[in-house]
Amino acid sequence: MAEEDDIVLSELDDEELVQQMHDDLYDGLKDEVEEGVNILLGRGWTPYRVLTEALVEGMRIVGVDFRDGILFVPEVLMAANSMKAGMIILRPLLAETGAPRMGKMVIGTVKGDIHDIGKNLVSMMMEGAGYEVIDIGINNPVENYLAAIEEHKPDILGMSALLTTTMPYMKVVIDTMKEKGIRDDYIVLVGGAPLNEAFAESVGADAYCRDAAVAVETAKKMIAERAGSNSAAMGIS
Ligand code: B1M
Repeated sequence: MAEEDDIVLSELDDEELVQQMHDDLYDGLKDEVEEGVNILLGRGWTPYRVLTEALVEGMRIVGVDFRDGILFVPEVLMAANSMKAGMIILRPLLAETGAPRMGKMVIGTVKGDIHDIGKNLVSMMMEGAGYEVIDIGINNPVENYLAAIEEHKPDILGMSALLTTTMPYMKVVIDTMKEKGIRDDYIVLVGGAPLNEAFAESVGADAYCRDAAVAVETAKKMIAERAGSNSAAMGIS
């Protein structure tokens, strides 16, 4: 701890500072992450570069260790909060400077279910990876999902459920989308502790995401595949 106190972030060169920010993010040190973001911006870094090289890369490391059972929920939430604090500084600047958008996702927890910690983590990780996220919250009936996708026209619809009693509701949403002829307009990703791949397939989702890191990877892969098949359909090589 004494060693941590001795580090003066502003005295580090860019490479050392980014490395230190990864460590601070990992340790959930919100004030230090905010300070690092402000220092890099002050040195002329673009908001997008700060986001990708300092925050997203730091959160990627957190995501890997979470997946591998080295970090646990409380630590990940602290890291996520630190990242969120950094993102609060960057978000308006990113909007101004027009960082490339990776895609858009509407996400919500299904009807009857109020668990939102996992969903919030997914939202933050997706935002950190450059996606625009519209979070419609908890306890969503099918009408909420339909209204949100109609309004926001996302690439991805994400649904979360933590209860064995609420997870079947995902099928209600997907079946309603099928009835309306809009199912194939969206990539549908589902997640939550009681789900698995077989369940996702059985309800007609495109993929099950075991965790937030997998959600980001799956989103990237599926949006790229979709862009590829759209180009092929239009005869663009
Ligand atoms: Co509840 N609860 N809970 N609970 N709760 C569980 C889920 C449970 C397994 C606990 C247990 O009994 N062992 C159990 C469910 C049993 C079952 O269904 N078979 C349970 C129960 C029974 C209940 C109540 C019914 C209890 C009661 O009132 N009698 C009640 C239900 C309320 C309701 O929803 N209607 C209830 C209430 C609550 C609290 C309110 C107290 C609280 C929620 C607070 C909140 O979310 N704001 C709570 C909590 C905290 C839990 C546990 C302990 C932790 C859940 C969590 O946040 N995990 C949970 C036990 C457990 O899971 N170990 C439990 C951490 C989070 C980071 O992981 O949500 O899995 P997770 O998200 C991951 C992945 O799943 C994935 O990525 C995330 C990040 O890596 N993911 C997605 C999740 N959503 C995704 C969406 C995507 C992609 C990936 O879309 C693209």
